[in-house]
Amino acid sequence: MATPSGQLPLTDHPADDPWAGLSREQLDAFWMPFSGNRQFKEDPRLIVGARGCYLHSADGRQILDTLSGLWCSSFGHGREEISDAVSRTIRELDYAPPFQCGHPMAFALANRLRELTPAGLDHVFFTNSGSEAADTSLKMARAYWRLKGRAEKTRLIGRARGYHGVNVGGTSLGGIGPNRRQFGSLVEADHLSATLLPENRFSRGVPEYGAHLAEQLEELVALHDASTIAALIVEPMSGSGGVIVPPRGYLQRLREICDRHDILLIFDEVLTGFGRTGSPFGATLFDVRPDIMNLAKNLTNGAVPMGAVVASADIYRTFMNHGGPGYVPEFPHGYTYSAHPLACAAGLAAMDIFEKDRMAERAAAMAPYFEQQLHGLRGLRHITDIRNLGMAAAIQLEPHPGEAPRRPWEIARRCWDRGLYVRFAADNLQLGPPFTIEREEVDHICNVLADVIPSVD
Ligand code: PXG
Repeated sequence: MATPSGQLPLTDHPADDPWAGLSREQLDAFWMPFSGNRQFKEDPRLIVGARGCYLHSADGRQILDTLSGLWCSSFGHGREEISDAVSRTIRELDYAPPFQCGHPMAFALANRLRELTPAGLDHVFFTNSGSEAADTSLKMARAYWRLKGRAEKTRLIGRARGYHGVNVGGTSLGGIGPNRRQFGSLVEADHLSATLLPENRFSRGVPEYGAHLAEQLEELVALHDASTIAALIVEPMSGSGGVIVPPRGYLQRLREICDRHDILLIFDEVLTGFGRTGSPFGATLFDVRPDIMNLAKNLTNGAVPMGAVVASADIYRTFMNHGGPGYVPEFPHGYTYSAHPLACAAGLAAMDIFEKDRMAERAAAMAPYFEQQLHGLRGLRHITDIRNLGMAAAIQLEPHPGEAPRRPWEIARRCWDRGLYVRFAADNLQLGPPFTIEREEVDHICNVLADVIPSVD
């Protein structure tokens, strides 16, 4: 029963109550995101705590978190530096209006991100999520060309199997079929092909073959004319689409073609940002500088929602030189919670951890072992491909005839029962453990997967 304040008496539930004291009716009130609500509410998987690499389930178990939450708590759960900073801040400054006002932590975090991101990416626009970062970056790109006197440059290009969140722009530019189908056409968009090629099956790290796929951008230029194209948005490495690592040279070629035709290149680094590939950013690993870089997730280690769009000096200057009176917003865009004090406090503490604990180096140091152990699963029933980069990997599964997502789902469910949280997508399993994971825990993940994967129909 809910109390008069609306609070559920969760603290009273015994540690081994899988329903955490919730009734069926109470479960029904929450329409869960990206979830099979009907199945979940029959068999809930409730999490009541998180520390290090583990989630604590309501039925009293420690569940090894193989996805850093949703790729966002990569420095380990429950970091006290972050919770202390957030609790200090909420007592001092619960909120500050971000329009025509500011608070010092927002500027401090922007400067921190300017230092951490590749040279030339210098101006930080804060959002509250990766989805908002995607739509912000697309609007920024279109406004940029309009301010440059090239208002006809409006067309946006994404990539098949790309994921840029769920807002209108990101949904349209994304390329995961089931995420788009229900909604019809939202924003007009073209898509390059995904770089998932049969020639690259069981590649370790960056695959050698496939850079030619970048030439598809030239084909779109030939079709539409560069004078109509504003921007290309891609993840340096596709995450939700199934950890698709770009072939050697592919991103460089995209950069060259964008330069040749005045097309802005947006890197969605929401998932790759802050160490996932073993380098601070995809841009640093592949040595390709985008015009705009989107960030979220690890920016606060997942503790408080926050996203950011980091723009080049040229883009920022173009807005600042727009010629109107100085008090008029140059970019009529922003959120009530842009640069929220709690998010900034969490972000500053997370960036301290990222630097002091050398998180990107830590990911890079564990990556070869993670790769070796995962590729040890090759040959098991159902597995058609294993791909990895840094501390990210996907296991591709032969689809169940007539019910493609069934195998990944069933494997993930059985893993949960065995104390492993594993992310499943339509035809693959995805792994992105915290960078603080130890070798024995990597072994444990692989042992459980080796048991469970062949055990499903
Ligand atoms: N861009 C990228 C590259 C992402 O990975 C978003 C944008 C959207 O961020 P928000 O904060 O609006 O969710 C993401 C999010 C998965 C998974 O299992 C990945 C994400 C979200 C949920 C699940 O791969 N990435």
